[in-house]
Amino acid sequence: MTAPTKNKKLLSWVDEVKAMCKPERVVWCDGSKTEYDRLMSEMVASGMAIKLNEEKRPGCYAFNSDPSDVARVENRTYIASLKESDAGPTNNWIDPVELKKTMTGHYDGCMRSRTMYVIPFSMGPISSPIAKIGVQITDSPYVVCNMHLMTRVSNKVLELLGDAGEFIPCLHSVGAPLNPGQRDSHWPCAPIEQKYIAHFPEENLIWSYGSGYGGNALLGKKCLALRIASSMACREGWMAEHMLILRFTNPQGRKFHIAAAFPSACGKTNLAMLQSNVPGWKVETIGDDIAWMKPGPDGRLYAINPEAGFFGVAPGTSVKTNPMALATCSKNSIFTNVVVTDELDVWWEGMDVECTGGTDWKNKPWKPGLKDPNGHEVKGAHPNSRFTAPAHQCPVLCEDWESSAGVPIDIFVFGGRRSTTMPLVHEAFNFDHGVFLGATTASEPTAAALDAQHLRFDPFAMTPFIGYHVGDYFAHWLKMGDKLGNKAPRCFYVNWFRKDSKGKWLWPGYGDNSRVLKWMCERVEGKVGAEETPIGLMPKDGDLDLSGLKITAEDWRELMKVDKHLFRETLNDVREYLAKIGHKLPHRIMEQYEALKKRID
Ligand code: OXD
Ligand code: MN
Repeated sequence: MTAPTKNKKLLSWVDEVKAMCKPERVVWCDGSKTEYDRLMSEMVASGMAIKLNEEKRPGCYAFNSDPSDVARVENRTYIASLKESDAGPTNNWIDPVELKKTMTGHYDGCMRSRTMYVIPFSMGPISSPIAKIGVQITDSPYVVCNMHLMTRVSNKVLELLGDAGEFIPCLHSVGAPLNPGQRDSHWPCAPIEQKYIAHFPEENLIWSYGSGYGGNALLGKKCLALRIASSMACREGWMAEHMLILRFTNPQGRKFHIAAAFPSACGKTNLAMLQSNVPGWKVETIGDDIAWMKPGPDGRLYAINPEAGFFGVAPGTSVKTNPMALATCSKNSIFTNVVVTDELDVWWEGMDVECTGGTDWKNKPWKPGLKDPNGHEVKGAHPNSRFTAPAHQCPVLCEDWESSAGVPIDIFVFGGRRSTTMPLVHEAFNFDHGVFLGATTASEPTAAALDAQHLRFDPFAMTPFIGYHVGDYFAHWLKMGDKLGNKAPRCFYVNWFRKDSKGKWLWPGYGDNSRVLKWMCERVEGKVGAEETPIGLMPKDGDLDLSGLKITAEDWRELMKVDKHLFRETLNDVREYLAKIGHKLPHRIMEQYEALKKRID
């Protein structure tokens, strides 16, 4: 196949990888439906994919991965910066020269008897000034099809690249060469100790080996759009964040844009597709996972969603929790590690529909209530099973989701899962205080829900995704605030998960979270007041719209209560956490800490 580009860097990189990985053939991908359909038919024929019932799930396919390859592998994920001190305490560092030597050994001949696909893609609307071009090389047709849905794969990307344009090279192999005549496995991958998800931030280069799953293999997502992009953004003066983006429109038609960061299992996709309970206020989705943001000509911060699809966690997605996500994956989607029912539809725990049986994610016969020999219930879907669905199928997708200039962000929201201590909502006094709130975001591991000593800090929900030193990352946030000045987004902290002393949720969540977003928007408009408290600005009685909600005055008080004793305990954990960051921790973060401590004492 002749290469559809004259880009010298790209051609020589493809030649170099071909010589190293020794595939049987090279295919340049064009992102067309014909290409997608052809690859899917080949995977159905080989037994890797299951074509789902065309009447129930038109255009959909299911895959089961290997049980050793079901999630991102953080302990095999590396930031190979030239200096160890540039990776910082939140990353695994390896010397890049040493890592390249080890990985080159693995890559040597790793695509034997396989096809090497070259995928030109854009993160963000093609030719948007905020977008970036990547090229992924992979030997996995499953990855090609997922990249079709999650990014913009197109020959237009090569046109834009021209003869000398820059791109981010993303090399991927499942790490399972085939001997002549050897039958392929249904999910080829390498053993865990041979998996590497490597980032070379000074070269804007990604090398991934040994896994075919999710963020390990769809390199546009966590590897490019977060780890490499965050380090580029710090150098270039923009932001790459693990944030959903939504538009909230009030009854008068004023549009507010909100970007929100939450650690995993805090309902990010649900919030992105929220159905508002406040009459006349409407939520529209722009993105559910990643925001790239740059100051615009008017000095405000503009955001795009660099992705083109959703890679959502399936279990727990139901008509009650997220009807819009269900509608989005009702057709033309890929399901990985869910139950395939006897009718060739999909099912997962928490879907809230009946299932008579089928095959589980390990491809074994399965029925609800099935027990293992020890009497433990066997889950049909893996807890990290996923749907990959095109964003344009989302019924509440915002018409401006592909705006090349992006949307102006009014509000940043941070938050974690806390059963105590943190009230439903508070607003930062100023941007520095907001950065402190983002930097000290923490969640309780669900198994130890009431143990305040075991907080897991996840600054800006970015811990596994900051491609450089976390102290420099905080400094970059502060610098962006300085640059944006009074045009910087307002910062809020929420906790949807507070419980009373009997363990009952105090806040209904889901659609009612729109009430909290409304208060934020009205704060931005200057329409509602707030009370100054030691931890920040909080709604005064009557400021937050509770009309029609059955919540007792006592529960409301409890939900908004700031218990100084508990807060001091959290502050001790905060101090311990910040100390681990070392000398790169900005003074301004410590100043915020000291000021808060004083206010609480
Ligand atoms: C994701 C994650 O898959 O944050 O989006 O882990
Ligand atoms: Mn994510």
